Amino acid sequence: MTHMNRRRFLKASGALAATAAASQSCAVLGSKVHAVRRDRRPNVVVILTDDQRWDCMSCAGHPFLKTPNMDRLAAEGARFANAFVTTSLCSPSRASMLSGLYAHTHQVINNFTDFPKALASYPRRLQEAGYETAYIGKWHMNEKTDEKQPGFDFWASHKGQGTYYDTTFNIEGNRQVLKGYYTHRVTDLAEDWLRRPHTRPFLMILGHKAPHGPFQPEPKYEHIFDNIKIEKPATVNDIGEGKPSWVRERLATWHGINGPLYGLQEWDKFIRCYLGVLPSVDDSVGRIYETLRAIGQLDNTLLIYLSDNGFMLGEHGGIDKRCMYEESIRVPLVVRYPEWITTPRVVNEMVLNIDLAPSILDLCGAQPLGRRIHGRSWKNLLRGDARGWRRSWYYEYNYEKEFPYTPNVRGVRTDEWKYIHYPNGDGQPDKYKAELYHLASDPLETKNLIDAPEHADRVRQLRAELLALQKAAGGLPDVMPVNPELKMEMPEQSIR
Ligand SMILES: [Ca+2]
Repeated sequence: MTHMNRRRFLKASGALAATAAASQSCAVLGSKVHAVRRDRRPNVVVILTDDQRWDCMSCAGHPFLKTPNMDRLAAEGARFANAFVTTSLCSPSRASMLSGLYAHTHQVINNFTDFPKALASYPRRLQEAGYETAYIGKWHMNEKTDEKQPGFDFWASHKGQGTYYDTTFNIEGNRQVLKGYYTHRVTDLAEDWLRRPHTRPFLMILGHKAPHGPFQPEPKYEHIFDNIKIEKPATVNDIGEGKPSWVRERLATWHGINGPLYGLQEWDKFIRCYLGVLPSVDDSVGRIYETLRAIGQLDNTLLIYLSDNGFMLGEHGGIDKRCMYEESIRVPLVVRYPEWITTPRVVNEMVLNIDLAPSILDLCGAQPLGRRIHGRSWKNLLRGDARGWRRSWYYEYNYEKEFPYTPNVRGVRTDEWKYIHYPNGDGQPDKYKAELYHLASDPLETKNLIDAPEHADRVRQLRAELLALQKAAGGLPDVMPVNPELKMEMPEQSIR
């Protein structure tokens, strides 16, 4: 900040009488840093990965993937051990995070729909409250646009999925190829933006491409798992009569273990590549952490790390998300904010993607999104207060014709039980077998109890709970594609 600018700033902020110390800190920090900031509302930095399953962090128990920077956030903050998405698909989940709403309400029900221009979101609320806001990296709502979205002062994103190398970004209206590895390039942009002078609290969302397929580790990490024996999961062959038939039917598709495995063909390679893009993300987390420290804002920043959905790595024969099995719906969620999280902890209550927006606004003391949103603030869970927290929630996924290997899904999950069914969308009896799992004794979901007479009451209860939850969320009548016919052909090249 130049001398004149500093004078103008101090005058504008009514701080000409500011202490000599403050003035001195400006002089000392000089052009390297940073305007004097008296607004003590927290900054917000959200790091969002794409398709990272919940257990792909060493702090969540991964047997050989090392994520020291993610682990540090968890050790210094809170890790949610039971974080879920209400729709396990990129765009619907991203829209739910921004708006606090289920997909049936925000209407981004597939990967090809814009986030509605008029819809309230936490970035808009923070912008209205005087925050400087930035979106950097993968946005991925509507494959065909890279236009700046409402709620952001700074915009650096791209169309669709982007690529691991040389993605064309729209940076504040200038389209340019950022040569090099995606994860590093978006981190460069994020660092640059954080190091700008900030006179107000800021929000920055950093959207990574990784570990979305087709995975491409950078050379540094390409061979780090070569000496590790890659096992298939214990449930890879759990595709028998206990499961609905679509689970078997899709084995040879783009989303099954017997398909082309994103063109990698070999199972070991597939797993090594998926995991091999994550150390770069972990490095990025470390760089963001160090940058916040360097600008003196680390402890005054609500730093959140999460993923937009989970991912099956061979469980029940699948290599996708969309369905309601645990590996698909669970996501990592870590929060660091020492000014509120005074005791680091693991939170075990079930939290959802729709809780992100109300939680951020709550922690920032900003105007909430209103009583009609579906998510709830987990602020008090960060201090161990779980009074009145949810004991059940429901899941919705609508069949996508572009990826026609998963039917419509509706289900309900409690701490102990899960009920899933596959409606046709026309009110006729379901074509696929429904599922009931006692998660407390069968966490891998291998014993479908749906036909067990002793559980008939349980099924009735859970069906009623599903309807009650849908009703409470304005999800009835429940509209979805009618009679989805699953297809087994490969998807179009352009959207793979
Ligand atoms: Ca995703």
